Amino acid sequence: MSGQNNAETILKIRERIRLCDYLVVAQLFLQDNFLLKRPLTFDDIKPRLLGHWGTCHGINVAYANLKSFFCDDHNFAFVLGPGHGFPALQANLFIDGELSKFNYKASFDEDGIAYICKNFSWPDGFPSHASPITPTVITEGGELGYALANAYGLVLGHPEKTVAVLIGDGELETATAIDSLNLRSLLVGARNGKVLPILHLNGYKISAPSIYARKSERELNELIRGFGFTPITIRGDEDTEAFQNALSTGADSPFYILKTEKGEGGPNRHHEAHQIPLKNPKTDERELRILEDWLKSYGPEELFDRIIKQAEEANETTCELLEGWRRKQHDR
Ligand SMILES: Cc1ncc(C[n+]2csc(CCOP(=O)(O)OP(=O)(O)O)c2C)c(N)n1
Ligand SMILES: [Mg+2]
Repeated sequence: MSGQNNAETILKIRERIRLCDYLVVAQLFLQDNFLLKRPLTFDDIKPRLLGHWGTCHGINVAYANLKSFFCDDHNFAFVLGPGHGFPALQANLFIDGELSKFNYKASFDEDGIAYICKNFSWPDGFPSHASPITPTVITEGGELGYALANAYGLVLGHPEKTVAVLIGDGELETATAIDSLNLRSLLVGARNGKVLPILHLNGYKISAPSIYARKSERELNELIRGFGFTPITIRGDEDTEAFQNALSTGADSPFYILKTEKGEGGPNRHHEAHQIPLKNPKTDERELRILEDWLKSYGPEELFDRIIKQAEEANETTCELLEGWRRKQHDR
């Protein structure tokens, strides 16, 4: 494991989150002017807005932190429960160069950004949910509940493996997910690998409050302890340092509780943020300007100038999450 917890690492993680959040919003809304090089106009907005925003920031926070911490560990894998947050997964795969290995049009440059944004949730383009046409995805993301069981399955008989799994707080209300917590008792031991559950406690399932968010911190912690885990709470990306520290914990069977606000970073939060939080930016000038401000809040000029140029100059992608593991499987 390689979790270097220094200031530069923390900055890079936060920058990556900002970049991916921007790319999520651009995929959801834009059919042109992807880098915001001129003021947004109605023509830049897709005619039909489809997809999910609310869960994406949390996915980006988890992905960036795990990626940074486990970047040299070829036996590490990530399982994403809330597959409806596909634009976040796509953004991460895109910036790591995973997509371009399978589709040369998804290159990590301006053309590639235009390509993934325009084709998100678009006829003959990319889907709105994670699906097996996406590299690294093996099951359809649209039915909640199986992520934790899949993660335990992945480590079964593989003590060298570590699998982190992001579970939505609504998802944990499914019988499959909550009962899968019992797999710890069955599978903990030297012959199997480690599962690191991360509960994404963003307070809502679609637009209704989640049961686990309604419990007090103490009640939730006791519940998690009852399944044999050690609960560790992390509060959003302001706490990147805490997230990195938490990943290096020596605690027995850690269970991370990642607290974010649903839709964090967007124009509205909580119950209004699950899918598309602005309904009419194609026809309503006020909504268009809100969208523009939202996109600008991630600092796209500075992000793209620097990060894309750096990547082009170095001709490299950031460390590769699943690549090593895949290679190893292949070599067997
Ligand atoms: C088994 C199942 N039941 C219902 C749904 C419909 N559904 C899609 S997203 C969602 C809310 C999920 O809430 P949560 O897990 O908290 O995800 P997040 O808040 O991160 O979007 C629901 C109920 C589904 N996809 N699968
Ligand atoms: Mg939720």
